[in-house]
Amino acid sequence: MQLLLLNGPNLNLLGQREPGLYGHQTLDVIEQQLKERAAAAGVRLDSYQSNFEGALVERVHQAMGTVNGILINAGAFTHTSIALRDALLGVAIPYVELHLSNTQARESFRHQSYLADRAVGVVSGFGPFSYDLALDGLLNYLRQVEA
Ligand code: CA2
Repeated sequence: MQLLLLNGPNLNLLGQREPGLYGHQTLDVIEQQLKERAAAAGVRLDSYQSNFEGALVERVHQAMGTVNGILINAGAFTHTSIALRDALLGVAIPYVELHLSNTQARESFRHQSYLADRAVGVVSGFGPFSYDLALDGLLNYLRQVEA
């Protein structure tokens, strides 16, 4: 099984700025630990981060035909990007939306998601642990639909 972890704008700054809001762990560490966790479950996980909407759309397109499931923290694009929504629905790959912070407990413009209603599920508010929970949820879903 092949999974893809996507991270959107500014998440490359994790661990370097705003640790009170987003924690101390860098994106490199989060990605590495999630790859190890996936490998322990017998699954290959690739990761990609971009600050550019079109680059994320292209990476979703590339996933078609090879990737079984996507974990996505689209950052601020969650609340703005119809293009990313269309790409995810276009390739028809099941995805889990995830966030470090609890977006429902923040500004009202973060309550809207263009991805959530078509996601397998949404994980939000657990800091870097949201990535682990999202992986477990996606694997559980994929194993059920495969069985
Ligand atoms: O909580 C999340 O994971 C978010 O996706 C993070 C986005 C925000 O726009 C979403 O509403 C919720 C922002 C990512 C910014 O990441 C930074 C990391 C360190 C320092 C500054 C920004």
